[in-house]
Amino acid sequence: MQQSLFEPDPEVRRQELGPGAVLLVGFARGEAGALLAAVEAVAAAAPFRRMMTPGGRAMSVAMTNCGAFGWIADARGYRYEPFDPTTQRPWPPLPPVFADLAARAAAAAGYPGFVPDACLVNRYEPGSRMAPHQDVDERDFTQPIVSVSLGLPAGFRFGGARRGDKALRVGLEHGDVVVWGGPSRRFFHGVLPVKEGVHPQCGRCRLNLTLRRAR
Ligand code: MD6
Ligand code: FE
Repeated sequence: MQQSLFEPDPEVRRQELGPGAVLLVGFARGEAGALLAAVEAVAAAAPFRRMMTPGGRAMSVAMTNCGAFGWIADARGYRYEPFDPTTQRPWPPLPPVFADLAARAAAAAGYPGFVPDACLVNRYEPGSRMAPHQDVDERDFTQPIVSVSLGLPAGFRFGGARRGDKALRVGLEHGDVVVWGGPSRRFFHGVLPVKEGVHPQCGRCRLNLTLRRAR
């Protein structure tokens, strides 16, 4: 049965990762099939690619986007763009299943009324990692980010406001959702190298969707 938007589901285990950041364990597990089908459709229109950092290195994570804006990295820096530089077309629209999940997860974490306009899709093969970084290319830091993990598990490092701050290590598994807002919104974080494995629904990869309000 569908839970009310505003009643926390007692079945979902929560873990506070930092001030304003909460892990909702398995929140998206029941919708994983629909989410994966939507990722496939997005990737058919806007293929996964390894972007180049401004320093000239190819990222180990393959990325694509959907929504009105997409996050890109290139020689000029990091930013949101309405057009996919690979296809020179607008990014594919945000699948309703993404926007709906993001709104429900945000509300469950205490951020009602979240309307994302961008979704970055990260694809990790075993060995891929994400160096510690802050998400600071959005305009309004009062808006949370909703992060959905699918496929192979990964170790996630959740730090603090400064790069050197001690980081909490948490395992993120298929169907886990993290909602970050409040003081944690700009905390440093990164993903440890994904271990070798094959996931029954996703194969030899980890996917991460981050739903954002870019503009
Ligand atoms: C990942 N996630 O889990 C990388 N950023 O693959 C992020 O970098 C991230 O999960 C901002 C907010 C939530 C996130
Ligand atoms: Fe990030």
